[in-house]
Parts: sequence; structure tokens; C-alpha cells
Amino acid sequence: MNTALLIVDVQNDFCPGGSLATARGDEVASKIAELIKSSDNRTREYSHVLATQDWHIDPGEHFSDDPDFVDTWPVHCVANSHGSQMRGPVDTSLIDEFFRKGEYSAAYSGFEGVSPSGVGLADWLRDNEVRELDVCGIATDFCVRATVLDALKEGFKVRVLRSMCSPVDDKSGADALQEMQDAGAEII
Ligand code: VGL
Repeated sequence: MNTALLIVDVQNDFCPGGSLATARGDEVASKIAELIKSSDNRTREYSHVLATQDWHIDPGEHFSDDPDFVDTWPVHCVANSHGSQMRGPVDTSLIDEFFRKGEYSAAYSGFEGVSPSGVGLADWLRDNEVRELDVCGIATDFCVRATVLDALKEGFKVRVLRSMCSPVDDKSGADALQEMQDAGAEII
């Protein structure tokens, strides 16, 4: 049974200096960079290392000049912009596949993402016999939360690497971890 690491939206715009920065974005990016380096060098802890990317072209009301930071947001992760790229210390050559989401609408869940060849995340995981996911990334209370809840609904066994998740807001991040645990994820 394969276990994959799923890195959610560790992109420049969600890290300090970005248009939708989360406070712990750089800390999380550094920890994830170390994790994938060590899992590549030693016995491979993960069968696959995967990443989602928010990838907006014209996502409608997801972008706002007067965002509420719940349903509407400043412009972020515009496709191919600097803000949409993975955060520096994460070595993208160690990532086996990317799943991009949100071109023309809001898409919080990585399960809305597709690979460059157009395969959705759930199908890709099944095709590669992945049954277990370790999930980390940004933001705990939005895209990590939505991805984990969908993964559980799709029948995957999920662990959330909490020290490698950064929230938009500390309180809603803590609430999201509780909600993910209540839904069946293991928080480690
Ligand atoms: C995200 C807010 C808006 C996320 C994406 O990646 O968690 N949050 N768009």
C-alpha cells in the first residue's frame, strides 16, 4: 500500500511578502523542503511526493478589491506569476507530480486539481495505488482543510503533519485541525 506526501499550495503568495501571506509560510516551506530532501536521500518514506498549486486565470468573485478573507481574497497565485511558484527552499525536482486548480473559479480542495496531462488527483492516486496520504501546506483553515476532508470522503487514510501547516488565522486553523480529526484524519 503506497503512501504519498501531498504538499498543498506552498506558493510564494501564501508566504511572507506575498499578496495573501500566512505568518508561518516560510517556516512551513523550510520544514517541507527538509522532509522531501531526507525522504529522497534515505529509504524512500513516501512512494510519491505530490503538490497542489492554486492557479488562477479569471476566478471571478474569488478575487476582490475589498476582500473579506473568508470567501473573497486579494489577487493571488495568478497562473505563471512569481506568486504562483512554489516557495524557494522546496526543491521542485523532488516533486513527482503537480495538480493545479482554480483557473476560472475558487478551488480550495486539491481534489479539484488536475495533472499536466489532465488527470484528477483522486484518479491519479488510485492509478498509482496510493491509499494513504500525509498532508501538509497552506492554508490549514482553507486549502489544507478542504483537501483533507475530500481525501477522507474519497476513502483515503489521512495524516495531517500539523507542524508543516500554516493557517490564515490561528483560531480558525485550530478549529480546522479539530474538524479534520473529527472527520477521521490523524493529526500528528
Ligand atoms: C487559499 C485562500 C484563498 C489556500 C487559497 O491555499 O488555502 N486560501 N485561496
